[in-house]
Amino acid sequence: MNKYILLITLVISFSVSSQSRQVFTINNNWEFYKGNLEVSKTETFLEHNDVKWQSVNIPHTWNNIDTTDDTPGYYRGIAWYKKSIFIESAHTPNAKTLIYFEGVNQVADLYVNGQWVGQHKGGYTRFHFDVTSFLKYNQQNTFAVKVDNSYNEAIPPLSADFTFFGGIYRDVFIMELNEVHFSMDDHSSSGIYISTPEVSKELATVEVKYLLNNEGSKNKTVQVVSQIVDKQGVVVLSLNKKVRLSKNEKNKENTEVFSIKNPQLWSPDNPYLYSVITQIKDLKTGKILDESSEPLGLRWFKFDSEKGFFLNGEHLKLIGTNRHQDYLKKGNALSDEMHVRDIRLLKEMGGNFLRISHYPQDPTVLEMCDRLGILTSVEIPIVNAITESEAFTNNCLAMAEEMVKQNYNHPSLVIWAYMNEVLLRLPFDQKTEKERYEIYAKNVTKLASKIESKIRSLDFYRSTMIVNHGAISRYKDAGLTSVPMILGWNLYQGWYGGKLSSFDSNLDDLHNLFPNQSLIITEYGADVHPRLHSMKPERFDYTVEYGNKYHEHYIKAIQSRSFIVGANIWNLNDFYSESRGYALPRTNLKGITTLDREKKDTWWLYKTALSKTPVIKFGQNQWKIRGGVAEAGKDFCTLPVTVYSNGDSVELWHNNNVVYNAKVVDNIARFSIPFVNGKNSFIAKMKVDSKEYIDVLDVDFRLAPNNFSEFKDEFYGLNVLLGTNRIYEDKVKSQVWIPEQPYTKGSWGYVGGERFRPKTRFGSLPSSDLDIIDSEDDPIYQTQRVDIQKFKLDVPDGRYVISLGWAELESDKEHEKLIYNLGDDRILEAVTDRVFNVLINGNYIEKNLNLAEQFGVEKAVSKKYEVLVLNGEGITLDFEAIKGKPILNTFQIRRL
Ligand code: GCB
Ligand code: CA
Repeated sequence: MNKYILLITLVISFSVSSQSRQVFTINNNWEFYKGNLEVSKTETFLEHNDVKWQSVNIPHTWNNIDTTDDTPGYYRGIAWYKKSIFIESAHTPNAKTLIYFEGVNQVADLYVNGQWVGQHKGGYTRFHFDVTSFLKYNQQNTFAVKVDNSYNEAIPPLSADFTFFGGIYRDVFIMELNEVHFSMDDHSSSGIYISTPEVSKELATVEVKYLLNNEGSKNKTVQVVSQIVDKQGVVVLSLNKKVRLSKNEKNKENTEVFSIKNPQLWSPDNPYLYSVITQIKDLKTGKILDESSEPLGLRWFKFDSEKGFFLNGEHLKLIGTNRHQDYLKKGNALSDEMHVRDIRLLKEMGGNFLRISHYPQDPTVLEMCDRLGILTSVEIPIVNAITESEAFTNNCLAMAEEMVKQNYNHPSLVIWAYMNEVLLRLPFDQKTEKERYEIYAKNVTKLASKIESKIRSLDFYRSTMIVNHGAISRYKDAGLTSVPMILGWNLYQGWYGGKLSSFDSNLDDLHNLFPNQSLIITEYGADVHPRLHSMKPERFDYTVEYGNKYHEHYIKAIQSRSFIVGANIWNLNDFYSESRGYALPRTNLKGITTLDREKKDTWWLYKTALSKTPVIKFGQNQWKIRGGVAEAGKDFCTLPVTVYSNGDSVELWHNNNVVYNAKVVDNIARFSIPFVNGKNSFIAKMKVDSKEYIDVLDVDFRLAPNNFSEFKDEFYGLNVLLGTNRIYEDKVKSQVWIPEQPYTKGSWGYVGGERFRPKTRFGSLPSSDLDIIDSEDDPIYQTQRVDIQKFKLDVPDGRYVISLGWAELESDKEHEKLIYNLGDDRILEAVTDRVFNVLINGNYIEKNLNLAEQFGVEKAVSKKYEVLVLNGEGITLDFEAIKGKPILNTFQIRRL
């Protein structure tokens, strides 16, 4: 009965036997063609010169450029990849050759030597084909993959707030296997499933289930050795078994059970990993026929609807982010190292939780979470809506099964999820077609129940989750909330609508409504363009300061409620979303890092709040060129400076001579500092356990005159944004745009008019979200003053160049519908019929200016005019309406 053979710790080495499986990438030198080809052509396409193939490497997407240009839309259709590979004769008789894809978006058809091999649907899970019978060994073989990322009503996601980059965007491997091997046939999993039905400090039970294939034509008995190896490579336990396999037998199942005494536990602070090494050996020769190594982390966990999450018996508040798999100009075609970098960014921030949204990602992501100690949730991409068809249901179920089986062994993974805001966009009006809606809602719930039971049947140990948006009753009424074990909520109070404080009441309401279910705030966030600032931040202004305010509020509300199991910031990184206009076109800016992973303030806020070691860091630390108007009679401008710190108080040195002190409240020390023209250098200091920690910041401050005649410094010029409180830092031109002010004598500013505030279903907003054509700096054109009468400056005599900037923001142009949150019901502005004249000091510089007609809507227009100012006349711009109301977006003046 003693089937556990306990080996005394023994170091073994795993030499790669030439007999064992061989796995290598074939990423380089593919040829690519964007467009469809007749399959008959592809059979011999190597000889075809009429098609222009382009040489590419994998990871590859064909959308990295067309999603970032000024034109809406991106290529969603068919493209072909081909590659000729010399395949050596098999190293053993009856060996198998597989081609293995980590991810192709979204439908892939494989052809080998002109013959169709198979198809895979779904852009985010792994798959493989056995190509043995299609190959010519010791010869060149042509592999061709037809990839299609067009809309497919049977494959989720149907719609979502992210770009569906097409291509073979993750690694491709060739795998050479002996005729006897661990089965890949169970949804392209490793064929090895590790579970830990019981773990405690004293004892861990580990079940290793493996699936064996004998694809030879003879019956065969092999020996399977399973070992648990610790971090140092020492074998802790080893079991072995003779297994008899019939000829052509597939997926023969076996299970070994190990008991580990006094196990090393896995946790975020100590992500201790064992490995499970499994080998198939030839009974006679002892040769290794196949081998595998899987991660093993020993931990137990519990979700409690009142008290939160417990890991290894200890409470752990789960705080972290979501993550999208794309990067600046690369689309989703990222190398493994870039995925690794992201998970490190989260760990470095102090995060212990990652919602891998909205789809399974590259295998390196979960590998890194195992290694770094980050708990995770993974989901299949059923986003926004479903199709009520059998085909859709089947694809969902297949994806769920692939997800679970391919990722089963990761100790970091604790939640399987499968729907995101599926009742966000109803396919019809809920009120007018009540009955139809009820059917739809029922079908959504029916689908959810099917996926739920599928997942539960595949994994007994983990929890399940559905993610909903703030329209709570929709999900409850549809019965959807009673399907999963955990409820995820994406809450954006204070962004898409409402006040920040309604977030708090929402949390309490949710707990009252669902007292027995664990609640996770699966998303919350605010769009931030790191170059935009405001001293009067407001919802939808995209400024750093509003984003900070939002997160400062949310983090407190989340931390102070024990029934909130965890929360995931939306998002770790800014990401591409083709249908968005916004401050940076085609991009969702809710990341706490940018598309190229520049850390925003919010990243530092969380790092400060979550770190167990001392952190001190200037807020607004990316903001190096600042500006403001001198206070009356003064030669400085007082502005706030914030320092993130987890100490008690912070000492701030300004230009090496003035010292300020402030207490740290909620991880922030706040100061008011008189900025002087030119260089302002800061040192922030704090003491923790008598050790000093510092951060430094240099700001180049451009002081604008309040009263020109009192201004001590030389007046170099001024860049003004109209119709806004926003400040924009232009790093390329090294200049700062400051907000408008009304004209007063001796000073500068506008006369008359009002701010343009587009009306949307989210209320009247502080800026337009149009994608400005022909500008790298969209935000400066996205605000304007409407019905402006004058712009006046009492500048000293001299020669000046003035630039005026416009973009017509009102139109009835049928905008590409933002299928996502901002949406269909956007209230379009009236047809624009705007004609006006502009005069400088009485001379017409623009006559009958009609921006929409002459340049088009949402197009950046900028014009320069030279002006000679004499006799103290100053500068006066007059705007004369001919039709409609005159506008001005930007005003710039430079002294020559
Ligand atoms: C959501 C969605 C996510 C969006 C996000 C947003 O609720 O789940 O995909 O990107 O809101 O930024 O609007
Ligand atoms: Ca990879």
